[in-house]
Amino acid sequence: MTRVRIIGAPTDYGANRRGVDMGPSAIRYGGLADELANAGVDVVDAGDLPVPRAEERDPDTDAPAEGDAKFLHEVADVCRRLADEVDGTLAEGAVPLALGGDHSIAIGSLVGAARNADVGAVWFDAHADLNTPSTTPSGNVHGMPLAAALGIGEFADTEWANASGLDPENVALVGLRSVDGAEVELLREHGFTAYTMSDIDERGITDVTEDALAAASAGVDGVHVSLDLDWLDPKEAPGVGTPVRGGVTYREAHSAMEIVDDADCLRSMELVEVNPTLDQHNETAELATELAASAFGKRVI
Ligand code: B3U
Ligand code: MN
Ligand code: MN
Repeated sequence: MTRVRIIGAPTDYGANRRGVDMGPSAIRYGGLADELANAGVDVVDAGDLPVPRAEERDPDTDAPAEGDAKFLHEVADVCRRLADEVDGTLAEGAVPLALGGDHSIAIGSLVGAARNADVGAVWFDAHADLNTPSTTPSGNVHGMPLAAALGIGEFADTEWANASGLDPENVALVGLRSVDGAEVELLREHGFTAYTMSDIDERGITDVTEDALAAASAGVDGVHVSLDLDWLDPKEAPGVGTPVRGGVTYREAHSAMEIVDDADCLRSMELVEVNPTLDQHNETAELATELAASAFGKRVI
């Protein structure tokens, strides 16, 4: 029986809008433990990492090393602790499921997942999350976690530079539709596997997701699946801070998560960017729980 350990990381340091720190509560309230239990999974909830409120902290963007990355020290502190939790969960033989919080927590998930193994990643997201402190248009670290975990640009001088051992060849991005200029160059230069919404339109979600998982899992021990809820169309998932029209549908999202389960290479997962203050009747949080259940094996019959 698959064992899943839920780890809440209630941050909003990396987001452009407040409120995403309530994501873990909303996702739990949305029925995560029951959904996973119905999927036949043995679930343990490890609670939330303690995260100081942003108001108590200084965004600290003046220091030259930080460039325009707001709250980078705070993000680093949470990610160190999350990495330990993720690694400890894997050592116990369970699959870590991190709940954001904003997408900056992915740095911790990836570093933890890679501490004792070679990993790949599939990034289900409208955005590429490959900005750095000098290319970011917003200063928000949720637009940078992949660059940080890969040690790209200024991140080459940080503790993360070699921590994940992640190779861009084992990183597949799925559903792109809002990518900044510098990110486009990185996607072209570094050998990432990148699928835009046009690819999904042309080839279908099944083929694209199968190819993404094949690229991410080639030659490594397992795959980290990062699910940013803004991957879905805002009609399906209104409770996110940076909605982008033209995302995947409810059915495509479930289909992709079922393919994740079929591929049998899932090492760790996270659900990020659920913002209950922007949601309608907690539907985005509930959707996140359903999608996790599909990824962990829930089927109708
Ligand atoms: N690429 C933009 C916007 C963005 C990235 N991730 C989210 N929004 N959620 C940025 O600010 O880096
Ligand atoms: Mn993201
Ligand atoms: Mn996104």
